[in-house]
Amino acid sequence: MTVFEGNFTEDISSWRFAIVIGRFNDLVTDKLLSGCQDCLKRHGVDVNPDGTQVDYIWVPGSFEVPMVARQVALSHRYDAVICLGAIIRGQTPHFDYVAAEAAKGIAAAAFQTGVPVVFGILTTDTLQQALERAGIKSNLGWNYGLSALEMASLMRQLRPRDENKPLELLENNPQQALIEG
Ligand code: INI
Repeated sequence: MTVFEGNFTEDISSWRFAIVIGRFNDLVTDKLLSGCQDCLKRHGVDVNPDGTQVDYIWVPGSFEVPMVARQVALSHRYDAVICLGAIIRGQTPHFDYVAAEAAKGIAAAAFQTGVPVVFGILTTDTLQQALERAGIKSNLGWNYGLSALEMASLMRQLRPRDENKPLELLENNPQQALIEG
């Protein structure tokens, strides 16, 4: 049998990433973005907005993130899409609606397009908890960047190489299709 897993040793200079960021609670999302950029940069990605590897797309809030993530994933121009947002519980049920739609929508964007879409949306009870996860104690933005690198690598390995053959081969003998391409 073959073991497939993402690795961090490839030449990724031609890989492309889209980062979709919610402006709502940007005190937090700015920091998540910094952590994510730091991770990508230290793995060899040119994170410069004027460069060719990372596009940055700002949206009003986490509710809008999935729609845009799906749209950019559909373009198939990116190896992975990273979604960043911060949903902080208030006094009303609003949190639950925004959090549920963000989670469902991001999962759907990945599932419908076959492109890795990283769920980098913090959901916390307080601003303090969000800040602790965005740089005060650790920065989960780094982890989201790492997930994108790992999934981009894994999905490249799982992508059938012969675009004309994959479906019937995958249905009949998925393992063989992946190995032969
Ligand atoms: N958006 C967030 O990203 N985080 C939140 O905590 C939040 N709260 O609590 O309201 C939030 N709301 C805005 C929402 O994402 C949309 O932008 C808005 O409803 C317009 O569609």
